[in-house]
Amino acid sequence: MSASRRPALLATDPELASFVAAEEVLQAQTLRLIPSENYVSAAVLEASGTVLQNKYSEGYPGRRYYEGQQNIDRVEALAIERAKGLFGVDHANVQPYSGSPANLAVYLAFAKPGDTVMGMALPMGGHLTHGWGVSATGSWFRGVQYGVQQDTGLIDYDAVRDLALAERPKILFCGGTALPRTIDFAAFASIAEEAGSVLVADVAHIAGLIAGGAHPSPAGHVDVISTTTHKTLRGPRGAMLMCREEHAKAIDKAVFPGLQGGPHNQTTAGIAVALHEAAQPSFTAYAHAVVANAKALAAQLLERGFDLVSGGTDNHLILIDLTGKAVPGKTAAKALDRAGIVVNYNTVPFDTRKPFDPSGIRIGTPSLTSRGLGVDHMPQVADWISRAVDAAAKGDERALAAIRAEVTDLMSAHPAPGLPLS
Ligand code: DSN
Repeated sequence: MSASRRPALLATDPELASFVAAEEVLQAQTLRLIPSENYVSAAVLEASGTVLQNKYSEGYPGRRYYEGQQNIDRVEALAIERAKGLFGVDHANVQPYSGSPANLAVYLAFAKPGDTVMGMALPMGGHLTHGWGVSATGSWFRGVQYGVQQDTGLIDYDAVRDLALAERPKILFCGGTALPRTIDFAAFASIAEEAGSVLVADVAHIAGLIAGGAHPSPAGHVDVISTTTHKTLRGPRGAMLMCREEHAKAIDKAVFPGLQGGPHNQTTAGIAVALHEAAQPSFTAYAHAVVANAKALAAQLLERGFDLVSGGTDNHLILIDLTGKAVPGKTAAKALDRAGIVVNYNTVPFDTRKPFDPSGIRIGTPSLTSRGLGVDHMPQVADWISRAVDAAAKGDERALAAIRAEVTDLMSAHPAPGLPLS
C-alpha cells in the first residue's frame, strides 16, 4: 500500500498523502466492526473523485440556476431513476449531504418550530435527529420519545401507539442507529394513521439490507424514507429522501432551496454507481450474508457469556451489554482497537452510565462481509472479542498484541473492496 497510487497528491502535499496512505493500511489490516461503516467498491471510489466536483448545479435536473448542466443532469437523473427502481418509490431526492441534513429537510417539509415530533430516544437506539434534546430537532421542536421494553429490549408497539395518540406528533420517526431487530413498518403505519402523523422511516442502517431483500421494505407503508448511502448500501457518504408523489414537491423544496445549496455532484455519481451495484444479484447475496454473519456472530458471543440487547439480532447489528463484565464499553472498545478490531462504545437501553463512557459496544457485519468473511469465520471473530475483553480487564497488552497479529493475518487473506493492495 503506498501513496504512489495518487502521484499528483503525493507531489503536491506529501504530508496529506501520507495520512491517506496510512488510513488505507489501517482499513486493510483491521477487522472493522462498526455497523454503520463499510468499504465502497473501486468503481464507487472512482466515481466519487471526478471533475463533477467542479460544477455548481443548484436546482434539479432540467431546472437549474446555472448553465452547463448537460452531463450533470444525466448523472443526477440516473441516480434518481436507480433509487426509485431499487426501493420501489414514486420519488427520490439524492441531494442531501448526509443523514442529518436529510432528516432536517423532513422537518422543514412537514413541521413548524415548536410542533411535537416523535422518535426513538437516542440511548434506546434512536438517532439525534429524531427529536433528541441536544440536537436542533429537539430544541426547535417538541420531541417526545419512545424506547424499548426493559426486559426484552424490543419496541412495545402498544406503548408507541398510546404515546402517539396522546401526543399527536406532526412527524413520527421509526428506525435508528442501534436497533438489532426487524422494524415493523406496517405497525408504525397504522399508528401514524391513527395519530395523524407523517411517518418517516429512517433506514440509514438497513438500506442495503432492504435493497437486497434481507429486511422488509418500508415502501408502501411510510410517507418518507430517509437514508444515508454509505452504510449497508455501500455507497459514498451522502443521503437520499424517498417519498410518495404527493410529498415530492415538499421534500425537494425543503432540500433545495430550503436547506442546501449546490448538490455534491461527485457524490451523486458515486451514489448512482452504488445503486447500480445494489441492484445486482450479487448484492442480494451480500445482504443476506451480512445477516447470516451477524446471527452466527451473535450466537457465538452468547456461547461465550456475552449479554446481547434483545438477546440477538435480526439484521447486521449487535449491541453488547458489558454490564456483567469487568470492563465498561469505552475500555473494551479501546482495548479492541489495540487488538486490531474496530468497534464503537455505545449506550445500552436503560444505561446507568454516561454516553461518553457507556456500558455497551456496538458491532456489525457489513464490512467483514464485504471482505468475503462468512459464517465459518464468526467463531474466530467472537473468540477474538472475548479474549480482548478479558485482556482489557487484566490490562494484558501482550494478549491484545497477539490478537492483532492474528487479525492482520486473516485480513491479509481477505482483501477489502477499493483497497487493491490490501
Ligand atoms: N453515526 C451513525 C451511526 O454510526 O450509526 C448514525 O448517524
